[in-house]
Amino acid sequence: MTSVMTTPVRKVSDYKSDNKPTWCPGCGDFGVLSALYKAMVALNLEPKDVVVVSGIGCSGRLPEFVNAYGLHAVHGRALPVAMGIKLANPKLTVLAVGGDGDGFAIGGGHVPHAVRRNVDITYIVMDNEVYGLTKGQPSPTTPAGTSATKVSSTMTKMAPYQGVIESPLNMMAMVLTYGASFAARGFSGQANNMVDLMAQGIRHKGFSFIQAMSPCPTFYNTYDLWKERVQPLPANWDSNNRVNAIEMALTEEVFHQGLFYKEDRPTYDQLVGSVIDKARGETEIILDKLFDSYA
Ligand SMILES: Cc1ncc(C[n+]2csc(CCOP(=O)(O)OP(=O)(O)O)c2C)c(N)n1
Ligand code: SF4
Repeated sequence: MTSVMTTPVRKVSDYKSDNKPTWCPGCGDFGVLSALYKAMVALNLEPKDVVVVSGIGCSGRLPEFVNAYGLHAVHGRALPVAMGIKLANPKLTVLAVGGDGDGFAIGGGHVPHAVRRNVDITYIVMDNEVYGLTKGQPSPTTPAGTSATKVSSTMTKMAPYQGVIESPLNMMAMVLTYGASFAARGFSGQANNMVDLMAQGIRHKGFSFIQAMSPCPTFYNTYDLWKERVQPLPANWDSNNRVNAIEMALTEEVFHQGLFYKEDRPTYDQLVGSVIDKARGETEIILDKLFDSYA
């Protein structure tokens, strides 16, 4: 008798680990985690085939809450670790996660290279425009002028008198300019909209960047401000035009949600695989010749 194996359909609970999230009540990272669970359900991912890597920060705790392999790595180093895992075992689904500080301050030097190599990993940045874990210092995405009137007393110490005097960076415009093959933005206040973006990003063959706007109500509560600024991309949006995507990313008074840009091009892991195959072929020829010389 032949047994017919059907693909098991998983539930959100199958992707929850035994560790309960330790974030503050109302933290935007809950929405990001919930969207990730649902994206994993939609893709029916096998937990043993998934690795979630993070740097350090409140957002960096996320792998602890996912039933998959996980690694809470070093501050700013989620991307090189995730790329290494993917190259060592290309069959794995590899995600890197972290905050705006982790990814674009201490870890900022890794971003252009991960993007240009197009290694097949998904990078989810929980952007709360502040350093949450270390209690509210300005981050590379904190808007200029942000001061303690809106945020924590830590911000007063870090940015006295007139608030933050540095201009913020625009991570979406940066990754698009570096050549990202997939770039999307979501908002954890509307987490269900992020589910499909995450599923598409994970399915995409290449480096997928997802900016998840994820407020930190404890040190910089942007929920009300961002609810007003978030809008979907236009209904007829063409996600194959990089120049238009960059222009849209530069429209900073609105946070557009959706898939900014996507293109299919060879991934680093595919290309390096073919280099390895060729090197193996040559090694075999060299070894054959060597053995022949002793025949
Ligand atoms: C090498 C090193 N430098 C500094 C720190 C302190 N540190 C830990 S998390 C963090 C910033 C976290 O901010 P972000 O990445 O935005 O994450 P969030 O906590 O807001 O999620 C800093 C500066 C550290 N852990 N290691
Ligand atoms: S400090 Fe901010 S980012 Fe960290 S868990 Fe609390 S609300 Fe979230």
